Amino acid sequence: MVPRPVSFERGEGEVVFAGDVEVRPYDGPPEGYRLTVSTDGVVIEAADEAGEFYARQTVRQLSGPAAFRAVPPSSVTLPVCVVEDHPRFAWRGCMIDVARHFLPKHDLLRYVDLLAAHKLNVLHLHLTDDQGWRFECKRYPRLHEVGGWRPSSRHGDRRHGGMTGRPHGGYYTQDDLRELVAYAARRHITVIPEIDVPGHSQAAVAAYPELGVEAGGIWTDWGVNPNALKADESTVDFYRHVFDELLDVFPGEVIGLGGDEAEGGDGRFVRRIAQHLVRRGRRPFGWDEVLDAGPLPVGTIVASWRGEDAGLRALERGHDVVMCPEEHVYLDYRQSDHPDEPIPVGTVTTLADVHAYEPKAADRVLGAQANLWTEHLDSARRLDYAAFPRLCAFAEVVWSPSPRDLDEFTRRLTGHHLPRLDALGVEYRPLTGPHPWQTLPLVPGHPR
Ligand code: TNX
Repeated sequence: MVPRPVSFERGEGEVVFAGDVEVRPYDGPPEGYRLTVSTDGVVIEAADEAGEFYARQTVRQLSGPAAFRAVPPSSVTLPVCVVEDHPRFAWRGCMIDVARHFLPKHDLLRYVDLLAAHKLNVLHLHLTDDQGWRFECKRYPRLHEVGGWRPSSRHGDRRHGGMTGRPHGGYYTQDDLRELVAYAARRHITVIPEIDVPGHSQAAVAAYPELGVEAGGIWTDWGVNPNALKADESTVDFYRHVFDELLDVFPGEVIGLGGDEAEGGDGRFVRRIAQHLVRRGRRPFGWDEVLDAGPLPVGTIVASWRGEDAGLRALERGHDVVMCPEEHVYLDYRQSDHPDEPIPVGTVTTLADVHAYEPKAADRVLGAQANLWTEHLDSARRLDYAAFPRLCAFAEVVWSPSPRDLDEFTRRLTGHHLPRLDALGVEYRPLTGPHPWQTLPLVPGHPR
């Protein structure tokens, strides 16, 4: 199974299961459950609603790949067994960058289902960047009307200079996002929105030039843009209004403010927005560069992406930390050093590399998340290729106890889990390399 439960004891024989489950309370850890399949039937003891949900996911895993089809069989056979289970970390996340390439709403809903099937519980949505603004803003509509569209994009890595010449864009209405939040909540997934400030903000500057240190159009390049937001009072006020609308749509406690790669960015800007979120009763969540912004409000959560060292610094300062070190969990990075990898960027990050990741265990490490940056992932098909099966290994890292055995994982993956992904219609990367139609020989990457 992916992820592997804390304990799985197999009994003699199999039983027919047609959906009848008895649910009882469970005196175990949060999100935990005990699942008993016997000739008397199927019993789920669950610590909470999430525990019951995960027990049902496990029942689905035990039911065979057909249980993952849009119309599952009405009855299946289950092995007689007892499963005891609970997650290793409370924050089991995946970030999707919907700014560089817009992901249509139906694809995003599908990703919620895929995360839930892997017992992941946080979807971090990177909603804004230099190349696109995806959040409908009622007060400042040019943000999505102008900032949601770009005339062209880099074709592959920026160092090769080519452009697609094809306009790109899109945004989610506030109603779309409310629907997403509700859909995810039913699957015990919290959607954490991020509006990135004060760097990565060229889409907003294109819409409202007065926000920028320099005016300029929406960015059609990839990389780190030197033009950050102007750190004056009117810009802070503008963003307070934008974040207030965001808080209205996203009821969760944690709200992302970005803070990464802001060349010439002013730490005061990040602090002011963070303070505003705290005054509104929320917890700011920023990339690890926010540690250079000066003293942050208590309760700020830091995403450690430049290795885990930044996270350790954050812990020393009393912050909670989410680990997402680029050398282990950047799923936009190439999956092998084979020349057939489509648009190879970053360092080689194999399935085994992700599986071998051991997040630093400490009190204030809430968990970890895998990050899907989408400069080079312009569709759900490309996202599937980058995400799977590495996200299966990641799910195991954040759910299952260590130590983990790669061979045993690979056997479960090929024997059971890839057939489930096939049933779900996930276009994952085969373990032996891309299908011919998954290659992109004419789009240049830039391997590191
Ligand atoms: C760094 S990770 C970024 C992103 C890029 C990513 C590409 C982080 C906080 N910033 O803007 O998309 O690298 O891998």
